Amino acid sequence: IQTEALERIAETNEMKELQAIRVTYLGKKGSLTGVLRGMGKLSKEERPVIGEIANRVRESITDAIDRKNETLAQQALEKQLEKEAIDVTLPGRPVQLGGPHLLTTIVEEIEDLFIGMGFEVREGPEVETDYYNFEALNLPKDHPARDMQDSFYITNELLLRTHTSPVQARTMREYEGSKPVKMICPGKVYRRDTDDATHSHQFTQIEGLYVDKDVRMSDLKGILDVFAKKMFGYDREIRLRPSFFPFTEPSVEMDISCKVCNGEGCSVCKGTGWIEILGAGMVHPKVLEMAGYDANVYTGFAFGMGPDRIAMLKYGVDDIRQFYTNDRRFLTQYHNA
Ligand code: FA5
Repeated sequence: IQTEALERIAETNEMKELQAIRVTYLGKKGSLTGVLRGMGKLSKEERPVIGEIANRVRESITDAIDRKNETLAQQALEKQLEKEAIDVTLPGRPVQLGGPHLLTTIVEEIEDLFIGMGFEVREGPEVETDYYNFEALNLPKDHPARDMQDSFYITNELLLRTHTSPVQARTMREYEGSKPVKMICPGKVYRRDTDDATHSHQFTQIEGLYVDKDVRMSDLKGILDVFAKKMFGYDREIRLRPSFFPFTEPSVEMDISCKVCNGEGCSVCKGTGWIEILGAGMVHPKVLEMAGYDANVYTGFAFGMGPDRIAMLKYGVDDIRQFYTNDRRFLTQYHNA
């Protein structure tokens, strides 16, 4: 029995089989158990001799099974560790870093430029009241100029702001008609424009407002000239054309002498050679009065520019929709702009 059992134990490589071997020899109906049970039938002299042998055999089989059990368990563990091994020397997967959107970069650049000229940066709500978006800017309810900006109304009195100009009125109100104001306000605006290469139904504007006791049109021109030159280069010219906005008088639109630069260098724009980038003017006395300023004491200028178009011009982007369709191939080109 012993020889047979030890041989089988030595040969097996399976836990299950080892278990079966234990049952075959040592179980209730096992062959060695059978021998021990049969002891009663033996003579007095034989009993201790056979008993001793049987016990030794049981011990040696139990021992062998335990040792084999340990070996198999160890082997199984090693196998599992090998399977689950992590190669810490493998290079990691590269972490893809994001970067600022080109419009964010442009807005921050414009902000820095105006902060350097003493302007503070303010914000206003995108969901605006009809009063601040239109009425406080000298656009009464029946004013035909409201047609200029087809709007997304939410209720009769609430709409998505069509420009950043309501922040002018809000800021002047806050300053209570007594302190000078020198601020810019960047933000998103919304119009029911049909999307095309140069129009988007949601775009960015930056408003500028300077109100004080002797602010003149020449101050406006000077500041815009500095802005254009710092933004696009010292070889650029600006020109102001007469225009109309209900909240400024006189009103102008500003063009900049146009050059488009791309990887192959710069070229002068086709057509007139000028491109419009903003609207501006002297704050209308009625707007000053509505906000609580004495128009006989205070004067001011205001402007509103479109950073989307400025970014297009500066970086040679030919379609404004590129800014809003989130194509990473487009966006990542400007991460270090
Ligand atoms: C205004 O919105 C005036 N509030 C600007 C202003 C402020 C004038 C203060 C006087 C004093 P306008 O509608 O022209 O003006 O828009 C200003 C700029 O926004 C434009 O020059 C253009 O750069 C940009 N813009 C207008 N519509 C769109 C559009 N659909 N998509 C992208 N940019 C646009």
